[in-house]
Amino acid sequence: MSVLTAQPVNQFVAKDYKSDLKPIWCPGCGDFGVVQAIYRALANIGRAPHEIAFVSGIGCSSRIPGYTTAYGFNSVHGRALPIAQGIKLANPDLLVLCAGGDGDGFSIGGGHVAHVVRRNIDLTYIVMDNQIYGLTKGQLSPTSRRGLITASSALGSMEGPVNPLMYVLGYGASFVAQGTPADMAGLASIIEEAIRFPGFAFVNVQSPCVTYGQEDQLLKAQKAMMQPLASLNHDPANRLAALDLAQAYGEKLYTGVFYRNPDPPPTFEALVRLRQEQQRPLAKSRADVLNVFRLKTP
Ligand SMILES: Cc1ncc(C[n+]2csc(CCOP(=O)(O)OP(=O)(O)O)c2C)c(N)n1
Ligand code: SF4
Ligand SMILES: [Mg+2]
Repeated sequence: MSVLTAQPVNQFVAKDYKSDLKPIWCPGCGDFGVVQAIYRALANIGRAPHEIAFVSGIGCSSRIPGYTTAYGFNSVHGRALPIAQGIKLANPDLLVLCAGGDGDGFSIGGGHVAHVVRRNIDLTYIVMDNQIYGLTKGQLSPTSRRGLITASSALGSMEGPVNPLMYVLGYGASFVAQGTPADMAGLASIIEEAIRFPGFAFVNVQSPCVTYGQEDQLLKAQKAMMQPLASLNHDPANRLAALDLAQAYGEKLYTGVFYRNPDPPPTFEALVRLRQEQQRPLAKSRADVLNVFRLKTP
């Protein structure tokens, strides 16, 4: 390759994003695979750790920013998204990642999802969906299936699950995908694509809880169930087809990109910057003041 066509060399490798903190997840927890996939995706993107802000809520999965070398904020249960939005607005040059659990994102924090989606703030939201409250020892979560027996539902859940994919698609998200640590390489490339997407990107990760989760959610079972969307010839630009496939959440394990808007709306932070440029002081001089109030010069 000639000097003129040479591409800049990416100076980062996966281990540059790995912090010295040793994860305290249970051995075999799916979240180990998720953080590995994030390291790989970030290495492929090549932004320096100090250019990345990683925000989470509270839960086992929400420990994830601490295991990276990015700026991390393990915040308040259910409040990761508003904090991540504030960071992105304050410094749009940062690469902002947001992560947490199904409880964090779709129970206590569920009200925030609609607003980050409709604003289209350029951040990537990774939900480790284990269909249980892991940290608090195995209570029902909003994505738990009907009939599930847990620490808080001795006779089985009487509620149907929230479908995270339909939830964000329904509010108009421009990038919606699903992955599993059972396919680490696939998950890393989904996360990379989500980060590169210019706008809000949602990745639902079927990350098994080996301590309180269900047998059929463990990595071995997932490997047998997985169906990459690419193998179905799904066109990710087709939103209606994406909605149709997303309905199978809980029954089928589709992986890959459900929807990628080929013509995404402008990001909120770009619009804010534009508005700031359009604004000017109402009056710069005494003559301006008189003009504004339609007064005649004395
Ligand atoms: C305001 C508030 N309410 C409740 C809790 C207790 N709490 C901590 S984590 C959690 C749920 C965790 O489940 P999830 O978000 O799915 O994460 P996981 O542990 O499964 O990764 C709850 C209810 C809290 N910390 N703060
Ligand atoms: S309780 Fe479940 S989610 Fe939490 S660390 Fe253990 S296996 Fe993972
Ligand atoms: Mg959970």
